[in-house]
This record gives sequence, C-alpha cells and structure tokens, in this order.
Amino acid sequence: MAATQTTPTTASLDEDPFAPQVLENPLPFQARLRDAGAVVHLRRHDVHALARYEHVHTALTDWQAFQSAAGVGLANFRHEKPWRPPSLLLEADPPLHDAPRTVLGAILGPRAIRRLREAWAQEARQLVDRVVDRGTEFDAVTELAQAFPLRVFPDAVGLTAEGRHHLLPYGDHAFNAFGPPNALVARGAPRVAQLSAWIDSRCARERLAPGGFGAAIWAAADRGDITEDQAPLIVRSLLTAGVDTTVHALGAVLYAFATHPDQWRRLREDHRLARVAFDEAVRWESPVQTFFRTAVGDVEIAGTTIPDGGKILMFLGAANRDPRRWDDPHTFDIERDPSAHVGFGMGIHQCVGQHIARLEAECLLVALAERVERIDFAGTPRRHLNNTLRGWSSLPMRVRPA
Ligand code: Z7Z
Repeated sequence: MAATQTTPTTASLDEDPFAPQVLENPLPFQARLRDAGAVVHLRRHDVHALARYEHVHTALTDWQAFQSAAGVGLANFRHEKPWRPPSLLLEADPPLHDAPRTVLGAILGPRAIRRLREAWAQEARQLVDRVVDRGTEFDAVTELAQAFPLRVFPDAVGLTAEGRHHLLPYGDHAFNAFGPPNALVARGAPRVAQLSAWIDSRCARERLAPGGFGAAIWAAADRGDITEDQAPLIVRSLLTAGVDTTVHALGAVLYAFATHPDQWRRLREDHRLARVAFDEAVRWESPVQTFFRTAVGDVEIAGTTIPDGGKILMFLGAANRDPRRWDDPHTFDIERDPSAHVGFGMGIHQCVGQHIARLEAECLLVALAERVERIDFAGTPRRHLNNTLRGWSSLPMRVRPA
C-alpha cells in the first residue's frame, strides 16, 4: 500500500488502539485522541482516526465518501481477500446494499417484532425469578446477559437447537477480525473453519423453522425482493451481529446499574425509563467501540486529506463521550436524552437489529426492576477483550429481593 500523505498539521500518534492495555480501559486513549485533533494519523496501522462526535457522525452519514464495500475492518477489500464472503448489509454500499437492507429492516422493524414482546417478557421474568429465588451470588454475564439473548433470539430466528453454543464464539471472532491480525484473532483462528461451517449450514432454507426471521428472509427471496443467493448471507448477518452485541450491551447496562444505585432506584420508580436507560448504557459503554470506513477519492476532513483507499477508524466510544457534544459525558444518567448517540451507528447502515436489542433489554430490565431492590457486586468484574466489542466476561453479583 502506498504510504499515506498527511498534511503537516495532521496530528499523529504511535499508540495501538487494539493493544490489550488500551482494550482493557480505552477511556484515557480516547481522550488523548479527541484532544490531539479532529483527524489523527495512527502510524502503527497507517489509518486516520476520528474520535470527536462531529466527525464520527459525518463519516457515518456520508456513505458516498466513506464506503463500506472495501470492508469495515482494517483489511482493505480492494487489495485483501476477506476472511469470509462479505456481508450484503455491512460490507456493501448502495445500490447493492439496498434490497437486503429493506428486507431485513421490515423483518426486524418495530411493528414486526411487537408480537414477540409478551413471550420475551415472560422468559425474562422466569430467568430473573430463577436467580432471585436461588438467593445466592451469580454471574450476571452468563446467567443474564448471555442467558437471555440465547434463550429468545435463536428461537426467533428459527434456528435448530443443535450447536447453538457456536454462536457466541463465532460472533466474538467476527468482531475480533475487524481489527489487526493480533493475538485475539490468532486465538480464534483454529476454530474459524468449524464455526463458519456450522453457521453457514444453519442459513439454508430447510434448516430454518417456519415463523422465524430466517423463514421470513427466505420468503422475501420467494417474492423476488432479494435473490435466492442473497437469502443465506442475510440469515448469516443475524447470526453474526445479533448475539454478542446484545450480550455485551446487556452486560453494560447491568454493570451501569450495579455501579449507580441511585439510577436503579429511579428505574424502580418508573419502569418506563428502561428503554432510555438501555440507550444511555449504550452511549456510556459503547459495546461496539470502533469500526472502519474507506475513503472514496481523496476525502478532506477538517483540513486533513485522506487519500483514496485510505482506511478511516471511527471511535464510536470516544464520540459517545465527547464533551464537545455531551454534558457530563462520563456520567451514566438515565434522565438525559442519549438518543443521538452513535453506539448503533448512524445513517444508512445504522444497526438494523436495534429494535430487537431494545426489546431484549427492556424485557430484562423491567423483570429485574420488578423483583430486585438493590444490585451489588459479589466480586471483581472482569473485562472481556475484543478488537471491536467492549464487554465483560464476568460480573459477580448479588441482589436484594424487593
Ligand atoms: O452482516 C453482518 O454479518 C454483520 C456483521 C457485523 C453486520 C454488522 C456487524 C457489525 C455491527 C460490525 C457493529 C461492526 C459494528
């Protein structure tokens, strides 16, 4: 790749945003990045970083200048072979992006998923009853943040029961693979072939139960809204982006409430705050921390020219805590309006599953608010490191029943 030409005024840093100590606590690095300039050249990876809200927002919404089809990871699909066939939603631009997006947008839209609410609320109550009635300490990652999505989402897709334990490791690897080929990627590599084979095999029409999202995708192919070749890849998108993301977002909101008992009291007083509390947790923790775009032609941002084909690394987590945009950005406050956060992205690629994520969160939070007066840590939380996702591997908790 040609060396990047940067204007003399462009800030430059040598740090690696994907180094373990940065992933462990990215906040100090994010602050340095925001303050270094609107555009910062990261020499390690020869990419341009955006960490201020304004510029992250611009890159997310200007899909013509900041393309996705060359990959939204560090790898540049103009020269490098992707580790799997590109996603028709994520790694595509208009016009190819549009039919898959329209089809999936309708299947996962607020109206279409209303039918799931009562059953999911019931599942959440059962799960919460179990941990509360047991009366012992428990790990909120495995027993709530993972257990709840794994209980409701694969069934909603119409996935067969066999092999569901592959979902989390597959997603974890996919999100690591957006970063550089570091130790996190190497650790996942030995299982990729097996995990991918399982995922791909689940996307076939005959493997998907009637009534689920998967069958609805295939029905769209029967109508001619998408082609038969596209259908399995769109199912794959659900299985890639639909599980780990919500697990870490639920982990984030549970951690937020365990560390903010006053906010938990507010939620207990008014359960209608559950939805906005989830979005505030997504702003505050940004379960999806970063991903990339690629410059189409020479693209100018705030006086820096990014050359055609240059990779742009967007720091959603930094934008969501940019003091230029947010009052008290580091405060978790369920009474603020977090709705402009970029934790679900922005523009034509904004998370198509966000209504599903919100519904899962609302069901779980309301079920907890009904039964739990107070949430306390019973041990030290442990981070789960991933090149893209910010989350927890363990949240030891005890709850005081209401
Ligand atoms: O379509 C897909 O397989 C897919 C994979 C990952 C879609 C979206 C994502 C993703 C979500 C990537 C958030 C980065 C951030």
